[in-house]
Amino acid sequence: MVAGSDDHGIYPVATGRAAETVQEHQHPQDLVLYAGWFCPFVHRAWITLEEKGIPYQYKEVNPYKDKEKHFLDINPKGLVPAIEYKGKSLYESLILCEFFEDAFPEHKPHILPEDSFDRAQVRLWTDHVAKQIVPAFIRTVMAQEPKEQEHHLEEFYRVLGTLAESVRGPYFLGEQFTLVDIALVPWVVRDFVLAENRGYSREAVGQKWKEYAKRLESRESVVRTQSDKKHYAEFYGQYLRNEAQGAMAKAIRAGRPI
Ligand SMILES: N[C@@H](CCC(=O)N[C@@H](CS)C(=O)NCC(=O)O)C(=O)O
Repeated sequence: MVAGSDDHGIYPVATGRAAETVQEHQHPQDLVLYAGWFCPFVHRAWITLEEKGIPYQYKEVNPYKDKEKHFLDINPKGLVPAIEYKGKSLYESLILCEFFEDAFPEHKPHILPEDSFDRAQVRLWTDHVAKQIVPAFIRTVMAQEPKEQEHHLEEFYRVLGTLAESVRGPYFLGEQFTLVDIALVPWVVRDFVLAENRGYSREAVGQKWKEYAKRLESRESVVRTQSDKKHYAEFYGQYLRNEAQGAMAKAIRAGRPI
């Protein structure tokens, strides 16, 4: 057990800039975000709330431990992120991001473009992030044998490269920071785990990727929701040893969608 962590190896609270943001969001609000500071899926929903300046109350949950009845009533899957809003509940990170866009139309910036074709493009590439990039990242982290690690890293490079080629710049769709960027950036922030343990480098994907990744991680809403690197590293320890027992790790081992 790491000093300062609870018995599930997860540091109990957000740190760094994220801790300040959590502090600013303790007052009761109509919208309650059930969050884990460490979770990349939570990060998507949290960034969207910060981008839009939607009032919310942040509640820290360790979903591996605190499967309390109230939390399970909100999300029967027992996963973060989840929200409570005016007596109703909702979960699944990408669904939440779209919900914030739909339910708070006066809160800008919009994360979906107005043009129908561009909107469809955003959904198409968000799907690429969810079904190709995120699983390839996790498989590379969890792989134990060098050959297997190499294979998954190659696949990770391939699916990143495909996306990078379509980046219009400065963000995926151009000037507008959209759901594609939000869906992806939590794994950009965490890619040091692959760099330090699996031989990944942004340069190997290409200059365009490197610049885009830098721009994403420098976005204010991303910086404001970021915890200290050492605590992310601690969280990924169990994945790097292939010891994680959460729903995501089990889904990856079983080849199921996450
Ligand atoms: N598909 C879900 C994934 C959420 C998820 O896997 N959250 C993890 C934390 S990063 C969790 O709550 N795990 C608890 C468990 O596996 O029991 C989403 O996009 O929101």
